[in-house]
Amino acid sequence: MGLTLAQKCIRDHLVCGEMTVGSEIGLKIDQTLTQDATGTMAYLEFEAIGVPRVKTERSVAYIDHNSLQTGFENADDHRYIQSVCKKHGIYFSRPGNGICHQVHLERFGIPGKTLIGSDSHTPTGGGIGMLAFGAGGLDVAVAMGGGTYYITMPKMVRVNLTGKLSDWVAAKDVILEVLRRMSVKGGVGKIIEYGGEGVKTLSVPERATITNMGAELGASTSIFPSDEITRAFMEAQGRGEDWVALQPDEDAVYDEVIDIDLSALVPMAACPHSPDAVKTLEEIGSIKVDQCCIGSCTNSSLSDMLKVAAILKGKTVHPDVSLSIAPGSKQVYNMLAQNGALSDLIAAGARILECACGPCIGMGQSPNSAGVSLRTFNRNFEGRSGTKDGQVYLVSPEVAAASALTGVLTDPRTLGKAPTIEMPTQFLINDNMVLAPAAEEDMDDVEILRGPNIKPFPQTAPLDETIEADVMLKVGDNITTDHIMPAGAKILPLRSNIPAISEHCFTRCDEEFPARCKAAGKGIIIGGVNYGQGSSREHAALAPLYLGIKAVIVKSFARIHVANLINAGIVPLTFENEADYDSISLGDTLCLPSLREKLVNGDPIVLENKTTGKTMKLCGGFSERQVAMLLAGGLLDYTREQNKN
Ligand code: MIC
Ligand code: SF4
Repeated sequence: MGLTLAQKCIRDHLVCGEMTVGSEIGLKIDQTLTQDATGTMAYLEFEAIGVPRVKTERSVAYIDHNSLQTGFENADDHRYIQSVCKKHGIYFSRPGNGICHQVHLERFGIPGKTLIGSDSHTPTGGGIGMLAFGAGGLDVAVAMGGGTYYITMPKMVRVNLTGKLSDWVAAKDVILEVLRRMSVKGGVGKIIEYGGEGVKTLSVPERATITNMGAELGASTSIFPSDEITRAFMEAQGRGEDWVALQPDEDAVYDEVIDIDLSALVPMAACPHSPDAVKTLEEIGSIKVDQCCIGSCTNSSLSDMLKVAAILKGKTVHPDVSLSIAPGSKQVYNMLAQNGALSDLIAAGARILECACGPCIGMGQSPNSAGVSLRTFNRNFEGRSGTKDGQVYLVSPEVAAASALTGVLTDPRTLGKAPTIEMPTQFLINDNMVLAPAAEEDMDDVEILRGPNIKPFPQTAPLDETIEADVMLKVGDNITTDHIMPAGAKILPLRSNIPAISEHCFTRCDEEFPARCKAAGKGIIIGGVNYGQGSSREHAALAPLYLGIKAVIVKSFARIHVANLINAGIVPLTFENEADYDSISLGDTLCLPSLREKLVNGDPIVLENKTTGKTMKLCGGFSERQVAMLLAGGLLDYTREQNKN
């Protein structure tokens, strides 16, 4: 039986486990990336593991999220990361060099290699045929130290592309269509592999837009074949020697096949407040628009920017619209400047932002009250923009640019002839904002620079024999990590200070949550389906850990978050019978008797609700390794134990 492309990459990196769907497999990781909002913690963890120099082929630290530097905190974090990189063998992409996923694709990604990144959109690398996963900071720290990365062997989904996108229809519309069909939880436990004749019609940046936003499906990752188009992209980046051809076997077997005729797609938008609330522009109608934001790791490539520049050229942004544009990398920015397109953007009235995440993570550009914001980004969760009642629609750059001119949601097909943008045969290559680490013999001379905001990893402890605690919070379905541990300009600077950031944990759902946990000393959280969807931020596990949360019991979990909970030593459990969720209330006292012994023996886990007297069955589904981590008090303690043996 033939293998899919993803299965081939897995086979080539398999360290342990069987490639049977649902079983745990361990992978060798070739490359890692971090960004600054998760990076400080990841490097503190790497230091705690105690490996002197990274053992990967390439590890890169990017500074792209916390770039406002409203106080000393961000700058201190950046200085800390820079010094760790220099000492421990990691390349450092300076602030201003661009968004991690865009820069990694341009300068470091290699088809067929494995990549994990402490950011959920790391699968962007699948656009050039990398097997790339978003992961918690601890997983990345372990991989940098040469450790194995564990996942559950996913199912294989083939998205069969035929036809060709019509004028004014974009790669964004392809992934919006996939989201419309599969939903934000439809990809859980799956790898989405794109294939078919239509692949040849898509450029690398278009493919990367699609794999990037595969994160919103909850998928383990997404991947495109590596073909002549990939080769041309790599050559234009001066990295032709890194190119290899990668295709699935002719007789590969997929668990699910989805057919998409590219020619049949039309411009679409994901409506507030979920990336899968997808409608055609026609269905939404011409609503008034207050803001348009173009950029983010989804849509900030040179070709995206050139299309926008062509649409805006010689025109002026509508008086009621604020248009911001953030090119994805210094390479993109510089090329826009060289060919004059930047001038067209500026002349039209666009507000040019630095090459960073910016508004996508609420670092500025929050819309006005109840304002309608069209964003070329990948997430529109409630409040993520920084404005609680902001109405964020996710759209293609073409739709954002067209609407910025008219002041209403505009189908770009009404603009006449679409601009034709050729991919450059040679990108502008200047890696002067990437700092190489010190040579091995000089690393002892490098001093690590820590600021006062950088606090150590929270205290962990081996798992108690029995957990008995009150319900500190009960939430519904599709809780995102933005609910659990909000980001934005006020809170992001606290990413390296768990005690301080914990004060904001879950406050979007319940302002009293942190105080209640502190008063109780320990607690349990109850949730619905797809709990923890969205980002990879391990702070959504570390803050609850700091606040004394011992277990999270839900209907189902999102992949990265459940791994982060286990890494933090918090026990994640699901209801065997989902209806039992209804029988638990805030404040109930719950007991998981002899939990430690049951995990060791693999016995069924029972929950007693001491308040109501009701008993119910829970599921863990843990691998032996996960049990060992939970018993030890999390991945850090587990890794230290392993390193001792
Ligand atoms: C996001 O898009 O939510 C982030 C900010 O990039 C996160 C990482 C983080 O919270 O630092 C992600 O996607 O993993
Ligand atoms: Fe940055 Fe937004 Fe991409 Fe996250 S989704 S990495 S915040 S641009």
